[in-house]
Amino acid sequence: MDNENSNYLESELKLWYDKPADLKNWNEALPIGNGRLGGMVFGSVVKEHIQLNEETIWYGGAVDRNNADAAKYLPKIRQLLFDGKLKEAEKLASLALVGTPDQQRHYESLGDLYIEFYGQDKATTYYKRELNLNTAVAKVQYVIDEVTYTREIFSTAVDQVLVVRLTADKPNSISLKVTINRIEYVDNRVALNNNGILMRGTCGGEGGLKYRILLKGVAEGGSIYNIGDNLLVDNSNTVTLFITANTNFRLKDPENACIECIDLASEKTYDLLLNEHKKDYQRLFNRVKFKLYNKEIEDKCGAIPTDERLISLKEGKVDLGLISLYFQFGRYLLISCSRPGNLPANLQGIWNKDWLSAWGSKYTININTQMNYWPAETCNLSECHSPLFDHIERIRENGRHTAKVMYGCKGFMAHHNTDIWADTAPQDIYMPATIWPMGAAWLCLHLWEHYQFTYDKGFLTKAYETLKEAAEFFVDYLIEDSNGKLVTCPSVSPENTYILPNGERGTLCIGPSMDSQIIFALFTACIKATHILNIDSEFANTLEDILKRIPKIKVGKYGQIMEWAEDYEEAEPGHRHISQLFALHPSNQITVRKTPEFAKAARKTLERRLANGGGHTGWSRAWIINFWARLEEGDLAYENIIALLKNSTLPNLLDNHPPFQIDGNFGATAGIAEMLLQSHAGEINLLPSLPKAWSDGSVIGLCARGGFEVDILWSENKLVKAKIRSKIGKKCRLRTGSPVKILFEDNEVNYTNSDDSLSVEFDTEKGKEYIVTQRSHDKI
Ligand code: FUC
Repeated sequence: MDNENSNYLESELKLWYDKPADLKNWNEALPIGNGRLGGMVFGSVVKEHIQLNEETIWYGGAVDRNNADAAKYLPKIRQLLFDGKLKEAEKLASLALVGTPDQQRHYESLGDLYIEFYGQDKATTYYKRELNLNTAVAKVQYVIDEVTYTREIFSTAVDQVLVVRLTADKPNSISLKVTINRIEYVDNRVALNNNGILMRGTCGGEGGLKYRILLKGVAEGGSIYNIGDNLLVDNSNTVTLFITANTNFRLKDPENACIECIDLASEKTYDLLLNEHKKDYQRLFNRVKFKLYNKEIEDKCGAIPTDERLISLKEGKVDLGLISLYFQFGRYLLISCSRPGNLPANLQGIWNKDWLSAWGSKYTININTQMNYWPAETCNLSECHSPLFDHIERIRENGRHTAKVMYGCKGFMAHHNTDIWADTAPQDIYMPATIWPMGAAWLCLHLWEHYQFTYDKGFLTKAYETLKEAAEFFVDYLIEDSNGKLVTCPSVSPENTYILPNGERGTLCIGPSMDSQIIFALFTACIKATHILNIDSEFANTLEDILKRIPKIKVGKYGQIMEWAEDYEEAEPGHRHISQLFALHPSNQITVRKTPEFAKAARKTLERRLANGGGHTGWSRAWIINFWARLEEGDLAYENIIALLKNSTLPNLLDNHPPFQIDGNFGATAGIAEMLLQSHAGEINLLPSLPKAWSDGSVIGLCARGGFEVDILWSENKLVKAKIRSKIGKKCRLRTGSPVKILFEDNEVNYTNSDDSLSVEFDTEKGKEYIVTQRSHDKI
């Protein structure tokens, strides 16, 4: 809203600490990034450590891992499953339907930058370390012997460099040594021009990418020079370090690219670099503001370090400011790890300290990568979605080959995982996950989602080809089950295990619910696209016919949404995956008003999962927040946000699977947006899931399907005023919950009421803003 309440206090958008990160605990360091080049800032006084990442630092080259025997054994595996011979089917599948080899490529750390400060091995009288989400700058400030030392560190997308600015308020106070380390695959590290360091190597493995890391120092006052491959500075007033890295993933000559970009950046004044960085970042970040009003916020955010706020929340204290900070941190992270032209955010965004990290820090596409992008459209960062779209195109090429070689099918497909090379062959030999044909189909729904928010027909024209090719795979792949339904086989319900009445356990199955739900969503999107683009009616008819034979959502013996085609017992009723509720979120096949019986069953499903220990990983908890939001259960959604912060959040506010995995951050950010605004059910719903505890607040700039941008102000848990900006000029259908008045340039807008008077529909003009108030708030 345009009142003073929506302006942030400086301290509200800061993560801050009164001590350095423990050098042994990466989870205390603060992430910076420009979409490609990332750093984790520790902030130690005597020896600064910035752990570095570059998004294309992955082990190994592209390989064809498609199992040449898959198509030969596929009919037999299917038959074994139909005959109920689970173990035999799984045994054969683990030979014929897995990748050769079974592992995709993994993401590596780029290396470590160390800055050792001479003469600072003394007690500090003041220390503060912070990450400012408003500027995307990390800062470390401390006082030794009455000299104030300041470090400002940021990774700019404008100049493609990471900048470290070191200043002191007394002249000639900065003396230091800079080194760059990498544990493996260093071919050479040399001094450069008496003011820099260049490191060369490959990322390892046959066909491994070549990398280059370049650092240049600029000192004002004092002297700068190299000894060996170290960079030294004596008695300077100010030092600026420029660091960049590249590989030959996209560039022919990564070394030259590093040199050119550091040359250009170091010609700019520091103020210019910083201002351009802020402007570029704020163009995205400032689109959304979110505040929960509470007197305490003002006191807490400036006075209590972030890690202590997290501890006091664990002790049961209310901290609404931490909720809005966590929300904006999610948006900050997406801007910092997913910019147009980049690779998509992997399991750790771009931030990874390990050589062999958990799940290789790859792309798990049976939920995790998709979750990374849930906030992209609703939280007004549509551009940040595009790296995923580019990757889908690369998956399409490989996936076409996998579809043909492994399954003898047209179209394209991917299993549950992919990597830098957009590998589509199965990953691992892990029966609960590996043989799942739905990865590409689910990813493609993001293309449709982008269209629904933007109505960009040019985008849809291109995306349709991809959606169609994803659908074509299933036209060939689906088979008839014993009831005449068309189903996937073999597949799994990610990554759960079922128990047969005779006690036998299985994972491979015929037609798990999630698969049918994804196919329904994919085919429906394709059919709608053919209507919008006025093309391909024949293909649309084919899909319509198949859709009639896809299994429908079913309710099982516990009143739950069934996870498998049969109402099996689950081996883990509290399992972290809740795939059968895909229809509730992210899809819209289950909604509170259109399918109340299924909504009730979805609720039962969640209650059952939670009663059995569900939500124990960060991302699982984040999904649960979205589910409750869609069920319009604000208090339960909030309860799960608190559980996420209490049990699955690290001191630097990154999500803890454990270990760190970024999907929980993005999933929860999306969930918070979903609590405030929904648009999946054909209407905009303002404050659908507002918890009692969020009685007063405002949000600016959330996005709704249909090309709308929405601001909402509420008080005492009731809507006071909303502004709806129409970016495209579509008709607006609005669920209001109570009678409202809609104004356009001070005149009341004519609208039609729904039968229950709880929703309205009105025409909008492109570029215009509409104001919604309660009838009872006429005077506002
Ligand atoms: C899926 C999940 C795990 C983890 C991994 C990266 O396999 O089941 O919990 O998130 O992806």
